[in-house]
Amino acid sequence: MRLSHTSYLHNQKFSEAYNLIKRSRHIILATHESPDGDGVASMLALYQWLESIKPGGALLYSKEPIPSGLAFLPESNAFRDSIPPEPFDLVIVFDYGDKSRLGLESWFKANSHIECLTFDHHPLGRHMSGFHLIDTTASSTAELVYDFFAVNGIDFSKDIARCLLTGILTDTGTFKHSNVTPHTLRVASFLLTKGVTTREIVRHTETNIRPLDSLRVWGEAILRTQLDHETGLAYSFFTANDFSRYGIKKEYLDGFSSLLSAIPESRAAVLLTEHPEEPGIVRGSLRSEYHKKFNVSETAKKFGGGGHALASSFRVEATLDDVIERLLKSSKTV
Ligand SMILES: [Mn+2]
Repeated sequence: MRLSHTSYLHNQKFSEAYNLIKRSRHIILATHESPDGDGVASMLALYQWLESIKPGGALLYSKEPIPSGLAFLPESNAFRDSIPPEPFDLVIVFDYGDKSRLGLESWFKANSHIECLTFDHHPLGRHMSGFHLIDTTASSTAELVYDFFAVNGIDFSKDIARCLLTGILTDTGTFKHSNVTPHTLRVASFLLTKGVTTREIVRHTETNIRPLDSLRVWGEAILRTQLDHETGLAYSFFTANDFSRYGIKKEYLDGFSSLLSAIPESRAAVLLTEHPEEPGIVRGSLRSEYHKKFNVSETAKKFGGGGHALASSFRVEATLDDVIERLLKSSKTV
């Protein structure tokens, strides 16, 4: 089967990116903080191709550990949590939407001469300067990485196909979200011809497969959930003390705000957390559903965050009470 491609980006953009990569010798790959399935899998797909054309030339960077549910991906143990002082000539950044989410401000300041290539499907406006492969119509960054391979006629392995399908499945909620297009399904269909299956991926990535400790934490989060009838906002929270009290690991909380956003009475949902290692900071994870017509990225922006219309996040210096009060006030006008 031939690789198909219908991205609205010009083919020339993809071949220019290809040439940029080809002429670079030492390359860093990075994604946003709290790395997710799409960012990690997109990085791993490109990394494996780079290893095949210039072995040892690329470095996978993530300051934070990648989620344990992604450990099945090939080369997932190749991630490094620091950037060595080598003479890199290209940094490729994936799926981040906003440069502040890369957590690399000081590194970029010290290495401003290094070229930067972005692969992303988040809205434009807050990306790194440099070369952009940004397609906001793509379901996932992984879909865009597939387009990059397709346009440049790069054949790829079953392992790479496994990574790309993982990115697509995790960012589309296993083809349930509104970002699925005919092209998404064509790409997925091609990836299946490489011998990967959705079952083998979903077994690791589906968020309803959770350790018992994680379910107990969800139980507590559900008990605390408030639904503001005026705004339709459902919210729950964990304080820094709760993290030690309930033995909360960050990954336990993945998917919780999606659960709340599915409540029929809610228009949007947010999980607020104070992390013990970040005193004075509140993080918010926002979700809504297509038919509820609530753009959570507008809400996230008011707290210095961002993301997609149905999935966004923020990180703000404030108290939990203040954030809740501001959330309820600002949601009235959405
Ligand atoms: Mn993504």
